[in-house]
Amino acid sequence: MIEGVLLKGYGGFYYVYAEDRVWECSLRGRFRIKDQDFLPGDRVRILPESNTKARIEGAEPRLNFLSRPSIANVDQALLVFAMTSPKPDLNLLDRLLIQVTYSGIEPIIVFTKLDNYNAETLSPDSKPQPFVSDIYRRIGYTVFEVSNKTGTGIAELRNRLEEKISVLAGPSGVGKSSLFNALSEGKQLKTGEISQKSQRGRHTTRHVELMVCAGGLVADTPGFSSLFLPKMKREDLAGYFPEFEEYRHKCRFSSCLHDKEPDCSIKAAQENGEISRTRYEHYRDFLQEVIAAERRY
Ligand SMILES: Nc1nc2c(ncn2[C@@H]2O[C@H](COP(=O)(O)OP(=O)(O)OP(=O)(O)O)[C@@H](O)[C@H]2O)c(=O)[nH]1
Ligand SMILES: [Mg+2]
Ligand SMILES: [Zn+2]
Repeated sequence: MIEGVLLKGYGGFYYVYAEDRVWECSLRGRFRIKDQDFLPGDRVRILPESNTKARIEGAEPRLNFLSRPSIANVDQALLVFAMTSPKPDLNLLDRLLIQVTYSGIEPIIVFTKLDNYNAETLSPDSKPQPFVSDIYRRIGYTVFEVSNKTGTGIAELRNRLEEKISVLAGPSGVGKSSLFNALSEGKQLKTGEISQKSQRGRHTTRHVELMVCAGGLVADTPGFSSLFLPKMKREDLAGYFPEFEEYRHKCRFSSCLHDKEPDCSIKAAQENGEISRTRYEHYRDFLQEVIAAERRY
């Protein structure tokens, strides 16, 4: 019996990465009867039946689970946004930061199209503008700025993938698939069924699967533009804004939701520039959403 990680389920088979190979696996009968759901990322035990075929005999309990995209045991999520075109949707980024933190997954922010951005800011008629990366770095998040076109920043990011299960998430057109290709340097393990090419012929990515990439496993995923916040109590939301931490216990009211209350130290920190205005605005938007969702439970 050998241990592996499920890459994807497709056409009644499961593709499992184990001992540096991809195995086409069928399910042991008792799993079929139980109608057990397997997800990419599930750690499974397989029994080889030939050089390329095996049978799934068992699965380990999941450590965590991301619902969008549906992947188990994710170590880190690469939240991918373009620096320009499309303009980064920071509301979506802030939602994603909450969602992955909630799921116990480490976020890594990746801004792509650095080449485009430099070209724009270096043109004589446009003033250089500080990019938002520093706002997120100051909060404590890991941020990369890369170009999939020139390769800037790719090697540093590649070092973060080894031995890990990573997921690329973000809006459509930001360069997730391009990033995946840049990170994997065109070196990809193939079995009969796993053809990276066929999936990459069109620009839009459809199904979710893990692929062997840079010494780890990475899932490229379809882009999306909206995301609901996870279910939580209104007083828990501020905990997902790490930069609020040093202020939140200094408000006049201990029950302060940092919205319209007087003597709110977070509002004060935002007014004097210690907390980013957009981050605070998103907090207030999200608070309304969490309150509205609470009423529906
Ligand atoms: N200049 C420049 N263009 C890029 C870069 N990365 C991606 N692109 C271009 O951006 C477009 C979209 O890239 P994709 O990789 O298909 O984007 P995606 O995020 O996978 O999009 P979906 O699969 O629809 O979610 C393509 O035309 C790419 O060539 C980059 O770093 N610099
Ligand atoms: Mg894509
Ligand atoms: Zn407050």
